[in-house]
Amino acid sequence: MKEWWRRSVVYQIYPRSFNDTTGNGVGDIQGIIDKLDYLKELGVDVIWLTPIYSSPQRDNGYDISDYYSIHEEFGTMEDFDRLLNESHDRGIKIIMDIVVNHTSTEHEWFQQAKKSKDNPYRDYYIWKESAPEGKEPNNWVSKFGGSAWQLDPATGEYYLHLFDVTQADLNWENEKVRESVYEMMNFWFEKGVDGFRLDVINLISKRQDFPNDVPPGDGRRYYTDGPRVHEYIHEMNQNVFSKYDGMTVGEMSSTTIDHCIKYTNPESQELSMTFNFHHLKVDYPGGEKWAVGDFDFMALKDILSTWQVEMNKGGGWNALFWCNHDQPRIVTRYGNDGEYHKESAKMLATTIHMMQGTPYIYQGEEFGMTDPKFDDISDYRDVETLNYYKIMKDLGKSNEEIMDIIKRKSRDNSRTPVQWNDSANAGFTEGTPWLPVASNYPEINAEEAMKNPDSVFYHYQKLIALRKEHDIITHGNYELLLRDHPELFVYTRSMDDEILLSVNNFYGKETSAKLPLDLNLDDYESNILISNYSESAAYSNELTLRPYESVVYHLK
Ligand code: TEU
Repeated sequence: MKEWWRRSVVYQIYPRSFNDTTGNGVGDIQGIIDKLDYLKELGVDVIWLTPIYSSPQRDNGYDISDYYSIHEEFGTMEDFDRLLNESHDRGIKIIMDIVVNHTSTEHEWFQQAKKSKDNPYRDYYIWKESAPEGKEPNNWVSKFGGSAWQLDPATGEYYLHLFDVTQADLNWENEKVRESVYEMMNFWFEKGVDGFRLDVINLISKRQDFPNDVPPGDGRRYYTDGPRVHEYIHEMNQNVFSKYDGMTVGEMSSTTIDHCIKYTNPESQELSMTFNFHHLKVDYPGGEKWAVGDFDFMALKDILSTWQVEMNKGGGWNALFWCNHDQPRIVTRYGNDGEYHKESAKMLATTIHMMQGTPYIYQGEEFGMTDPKFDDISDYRDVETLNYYKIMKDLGKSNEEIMDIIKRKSRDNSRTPVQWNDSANAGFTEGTPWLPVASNYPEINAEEAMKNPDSVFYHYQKLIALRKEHDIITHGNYELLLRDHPELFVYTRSMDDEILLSVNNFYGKETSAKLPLDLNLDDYESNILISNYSESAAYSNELTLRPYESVVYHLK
């Protein structure tokens, strides 16, 4: 297959926390331009920019008030145009994050809509009368806590908000909404961007009878991968994506493999690839995000493997990732951010980068940034975290109990400023950072990593380079081995006579295994493509792995 994005590696930038050049404590577009050479050195092909449009920043830009202008803290449209040119000059593409499930309530459409029931923009959003008992129209719950409905006192109706109360859901049943969205997307493509990351795009079609859910259901079954979602995304494709050689990645909340195959199989003409989150819920005890528990390694292997195999079978395409701006740092979460920091960060990187799909690296992941482990609620900024804190306080939970969970689960874990060097504020800003810097920046920072040939940074650099050299990494068939091994994640990729064997120890102790591969070693030449210890054992049918050791063998 020829699409460029199947062979690419994407780097996610959360501009607010990336690099501040004005001293206001908030990262900016110039800050990104200044680091393009660093990204070139890393070797990534594409930058995904989280939303930089005008926004009251209640949800750090996922609450857009104007799709056609740049949020002033980040810079101007001229800055953006420069970023686009400078990136393209270095052979790096840029995809924009676009949020079209909802807009900020400060968006002009909503400002109009709330004026009166007969305003021409009223129908851009989802309005309902109260239920007979004077209650919310139904029992759907906002992803950020509380009811998903907010009463507008002036008109006496409720509007739907699946996220924050300032993020009103757009009414996709309204053709004018769809046309406005496609027009806006075309504007950005015409400007020269290379594609989109589409925020919670599988939530845009709601069941139109808006049924009450049966508790503990929160309503998601009535709007997740909803009745007309494929029709809308196909229409979007025909009106926008099909006209350009871009890439699109849909963020799919609580989705299924069957839907993701449909979204990404080229025959459906919808999207290039999808993110799903099932592999990042194996540390949710009883399915609950706001609870602390060990991660379930067997479930992790199972989920990732099922998605590898089934998406391939169905002609779909996965986005591969451990980290983003909503998730705690992976090295703290499924790795070890103490004694085996470097080994486990590299092992996790290898595990995901050797799979089939397009890998994503989230800023700072490439040199092993960790969770900051802030104990005090005053160190947190995220709307979801602050809502949760308040809800738990109101329920009478102790501060200690709440902070214990927040420390492990808050989205701010990944949002602390990028640790560039060991100077004040990790070199992120000359002012006061909008969110504190993690205290381990003197040891863990980009400059330090670049000085050390054995660093996590160079491991990522190598993984990216390997993908360019070996087609098997993009196309090879995936197979899980040793499904029941309690410590090792072992899989092969195969293509014609070639085999890649990826062996990864997820624990801090030595472990060994006999491989179920029936290979006559006399027929094969074996190389180690990449490993995370200086001397890893040559391939044999029985392997012993040191703590967090990870080795990829190339057999052909
Ligand atoms: O996130 C969607 C989403 O459902 C999450 O990953 C969300 O953070 C999680 O459910 C909270 O527990 C996207 C964006 O990535 C996120 O930053 C936005 O806040 C959200 O949409 C709303 O636009």
